[in-house]
Amino acid sequence: MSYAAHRTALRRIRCIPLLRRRAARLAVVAALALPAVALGTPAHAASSCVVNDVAQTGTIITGTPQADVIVCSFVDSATVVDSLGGDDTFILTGTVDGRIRGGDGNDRFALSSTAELSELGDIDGQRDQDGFDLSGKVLGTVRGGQDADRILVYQGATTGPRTDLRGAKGADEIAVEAPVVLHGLIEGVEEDDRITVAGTVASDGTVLGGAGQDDIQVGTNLGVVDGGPDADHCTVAAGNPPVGCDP
Ligand SMILES: [Ca+2]
Ligand SMILES: [Ca+2]
Ligand SMILES: [Ca+2]
Repeated sequence: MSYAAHRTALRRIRCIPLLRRRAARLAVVAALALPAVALGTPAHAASSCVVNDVAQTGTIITGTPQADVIVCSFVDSATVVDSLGGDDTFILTGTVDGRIRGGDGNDRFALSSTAELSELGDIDGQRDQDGFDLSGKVLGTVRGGQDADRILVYQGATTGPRTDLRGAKGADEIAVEAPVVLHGLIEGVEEDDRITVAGTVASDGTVLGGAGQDDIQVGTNLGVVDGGPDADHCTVAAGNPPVGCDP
């Protein structure tokens, strides 16, 4: 082998690991450039609701100014479902990461036992006297809105540290059946609210009556029960005594 040929051969051998490294790097870059679907990651699901028997998808789902029946199996975090005026009925059967709006009218909201209102999810009854029947996972925000509303959490439901059940304006009723353990927050806010937690308020749970003469009843309190301003009537059967209530 001539000297020149020997040098060329040596250079080729030295180049092989470098080429292999380059090829490996290119393969990684190519893989990263592939659409998520090609790598087996599930595609982002779209919101799915049926409004008066007609399917609606997308980020804005609306009812009519009259009474609507809206059934949703999935509401993604970018979606607003607004039933507008009228006495509307919502049936939520799957994950709710987005916002549900009742608008004017006496609306009903049912969160089924298969559903999850996630920490991102938010249901607002808005004006008039709204009713909420909550089973399943109640991990996000439920707001009664203006006027006297009724928020019921049924046995078998679960709550979490970001749960926020708020009556808002009006004399509201908020009731949590036993043996549900309340994590997170219940707030009556203004006016004379009635709040019952038949089971347990957990150590990370808080019940606040807010302004108005509230009536608060709790089974076991491991967290905070606070009547807030005005003359409140509070009963706690076991655990930490209530504060901010009349003796
Ligand atoms: Ca409507
Ligand atoms: Ca309403
Ligand atoms: Ca209210």
